[in-house]
Amino acid sequence: MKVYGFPISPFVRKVHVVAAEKGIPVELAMSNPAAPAEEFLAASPFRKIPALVDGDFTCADSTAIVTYLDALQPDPPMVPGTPQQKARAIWFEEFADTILVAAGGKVLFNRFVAPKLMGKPGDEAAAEQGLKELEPVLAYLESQCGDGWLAGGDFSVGDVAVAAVLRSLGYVGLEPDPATHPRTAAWYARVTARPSWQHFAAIEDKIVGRALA
Ligand SMILES: N[C@@H](CCC(=O)N[C@@H](CS)C(=O)NCC(=O)O)C(=O)O
Repeated sequence: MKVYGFPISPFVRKVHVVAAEKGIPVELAMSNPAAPAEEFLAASPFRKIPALVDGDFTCADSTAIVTYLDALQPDPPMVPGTPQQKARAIWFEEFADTILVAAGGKVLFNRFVAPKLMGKPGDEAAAEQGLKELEPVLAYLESQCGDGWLAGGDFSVGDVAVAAVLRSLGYVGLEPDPATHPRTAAWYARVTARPSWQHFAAIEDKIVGRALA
């Protein structure tokens, strides 16, 4: 099974961490955005990463891919628990993929992706706007972090998705700060200690290190 994408994408990271949680071997396939592979285009008609190729089955979008992985290998479930906990797992995935990404992406793109990976200047005003938007979003997250996992039961896709965006924000110095967001930082440390996380983080560090060299 292959998942196309570049690892600084939180959506790509989400899929790979979920696969590792489930013990499903997944190959990270890179696709050059300037010259995308035919196989990638067939799997992702709108050229978004991640895209999955599993034999003759293809599919794009991290949520769709996680749903596929969860159906292939239900243990451990990524949307576990009571009806309320399942709803909260999906809520946090959605929160990460839309609200947190919308704010943080402005900082990440303009201070890291554009200048460091694309060799073009970022828009600093847009980055500042992203920082402003992040404040209430991170304050909300801090209010939701307790001693356990975000959905209130077992580890879920909500934890993976939110932590995946925060790791991307680490490229612009915005990983959770214990001084300002202690509960978020403690929860994030629990996520990043998981073997599934460490497995993909090691792959990511190598690839990003090469891209920046
Ligand atoms: N909802 C999609 C979002 C995927 C997405 O926006 N990926 C970005 C990278 S983080 C992308 O491919 N951008 C390239 C483009 O929009 O052309 C998912 O969950 O997979």
